[in-house]
Amino acid sequence: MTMQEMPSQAAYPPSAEMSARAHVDATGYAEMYATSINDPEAFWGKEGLRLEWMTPYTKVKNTSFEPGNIDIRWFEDGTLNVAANCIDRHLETRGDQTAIIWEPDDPTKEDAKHITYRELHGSVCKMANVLKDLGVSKGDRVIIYLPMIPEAAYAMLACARIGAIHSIVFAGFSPDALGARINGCGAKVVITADFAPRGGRETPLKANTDAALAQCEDDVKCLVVKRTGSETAWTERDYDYNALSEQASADCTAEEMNAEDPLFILYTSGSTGQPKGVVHTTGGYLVYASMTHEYVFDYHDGDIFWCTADVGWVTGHSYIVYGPLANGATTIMFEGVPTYPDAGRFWEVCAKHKVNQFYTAPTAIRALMGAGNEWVTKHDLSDLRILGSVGEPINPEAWNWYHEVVGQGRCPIVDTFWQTETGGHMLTPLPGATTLKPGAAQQPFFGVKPVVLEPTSGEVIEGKGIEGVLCIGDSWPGQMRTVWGDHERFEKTYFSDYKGYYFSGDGCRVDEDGDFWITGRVDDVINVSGHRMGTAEVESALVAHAKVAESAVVGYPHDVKGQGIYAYVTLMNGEEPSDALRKELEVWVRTEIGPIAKPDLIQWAPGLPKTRSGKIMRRILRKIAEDDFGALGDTSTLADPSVVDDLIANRMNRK
Ligand code: 6R9
Repeated sequence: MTMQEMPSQAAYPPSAEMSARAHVDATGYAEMYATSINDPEAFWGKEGLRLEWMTPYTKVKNTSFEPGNIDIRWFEDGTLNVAANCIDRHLETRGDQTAIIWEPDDPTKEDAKHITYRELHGSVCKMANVLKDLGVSKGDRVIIYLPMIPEAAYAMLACARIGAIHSIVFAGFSPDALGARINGCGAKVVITADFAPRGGRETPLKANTDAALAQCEDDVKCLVVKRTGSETAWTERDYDYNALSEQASADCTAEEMNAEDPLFILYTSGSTGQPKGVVHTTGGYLVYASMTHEYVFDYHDGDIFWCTADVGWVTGHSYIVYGPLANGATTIMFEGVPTYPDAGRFWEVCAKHKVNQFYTAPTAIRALMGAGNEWVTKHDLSDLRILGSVGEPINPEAWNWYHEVVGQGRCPIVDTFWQTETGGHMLTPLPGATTLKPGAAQQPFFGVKPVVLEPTSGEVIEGKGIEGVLCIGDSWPGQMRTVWGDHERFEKTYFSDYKGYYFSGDGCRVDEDGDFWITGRVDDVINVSGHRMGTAEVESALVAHAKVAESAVVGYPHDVKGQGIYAYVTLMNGEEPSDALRKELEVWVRTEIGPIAKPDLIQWAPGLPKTRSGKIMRRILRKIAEDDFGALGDTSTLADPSVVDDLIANRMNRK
């Protein structure tokens, strides 16, 4: 039985105590949701006031999902600055409050750092001035390729302060992937560090950046933050952040930005082609990040909030930096991994900093579940109030463990469904309002209008007990505005399969109570440990190897990662399969894209199942990878049905 077929009998209503203290209870949610859908102008007009505007907006929503005219604007005549909203406006009331608690990779070697809002202000202004001195101004792009250190947040906020557009590249990405992104957005500066410690190992970020910059224009500058102090090569384009920031002024005026000026670009995988640069803008994004952070995590003043993501992913943008800081929260930035130095690391940090809201991914929960309960129970987790999950569907077994062992049956779990493209949560329970069902993303957030369509006809399916593809019927403030440099691709990817709707790429089911269950991607995107990977990207990396003629990549169920990467590889004529070559291809993909793209299984395929018109029949490849070839369906349209027998006989995943 797959997770989606599980009967949904278990249900956990909010406790009376939780409903009483939460921002909304069930009635409150229903009322607010209705207003948000019936009168978005009034609803968001009011919510926009959670920010401080330099020029107040008079227009709230001006959005179109019309084919040929996809145009999304929120608060379009207002001006503001994101850094001023995340820092300056808190100085008077909470200047000495901790804004960021930084927790290092190795707690036996270094202590946590507590950075107050006032200190954050100084560091961000210094970084902003350093960037200005390097010639960065409003509208310029800056690539951030850093470990999870406070400087990553300084860099984001420094860009926001001067109106530069940041694009973070996860420190696990390879030089090639980094180079493509530097060129893709035409960055003026790359901010990196000497090394990135993680899980006791060190990634040579500076050396990677040098390799990436070899593919870029000569005038791209490199600002280097000292993290470990180990030696690195130094070139003419390098600037020493530590030395420069020491001399820089701790004052820097926040640039007045239009609500629709871009705040950041974040590259994400799609079903076709190279990763696309998702563009988020200033006003709507921050309103949405702030509001979702407050309501979904039932955040109250004084709470200690921990999102374990990396700032290289959208979750880190919205729920480590922008949402929490906009709300004046204390947010934790964690450099390490869940299992280093031991499997108790998450819970030790929760206990040490008295964490109230804890937000992580199902893959981490599954990995820790296997390590044994004593790693959790030996720590005092009595301050935990809310638990969150993000990145992929959470299986009921992991949900139950999270609920019982980590949350001691006391903490609601918010299973938040959203995407890089959506800026913030889309479907999610609310702690004081929702009767939780393990594995369900449940209800739309305020202003979100989910619509379920029949995948082939595109017709709307109404009611309960239905299944189809998940679309959104109208714009919300956190929505991406365009694909960087390619508005046509934006329209084609999200608005052309189903006209008049934003298409998420996910399937969903609505149960008899009207709760939403995400059933996974319906396109060629796989979700490995909560990270998106386009099968096309892995395929093009594989065929770039001299010995590979052709390849097809699919996802298959993986106990810890959710989905694993399964690659079928056809070698060039005369090349012989071997374990050594398999290893070589694994290393190859790691270097081309990064460790997260490394195939878990590689099957040598003398041929791939193709239709007579030459289309690879992925449905068949998926079934074989799932070890479920009893139900291959119709293979009569294949040009050569016999290849299927060979693939089945030599399949790599046997349950
Ligand atoms: C935030 C983030 C987006 C894709 C999305 C979906 C999957 C995310 C989920 C979930 C089921 C959840 N996804 N959260 N599926 N339940 N709670 O993860 O963004 O990296 O862009 O991935 O992740 O398939 O389409 P991103």
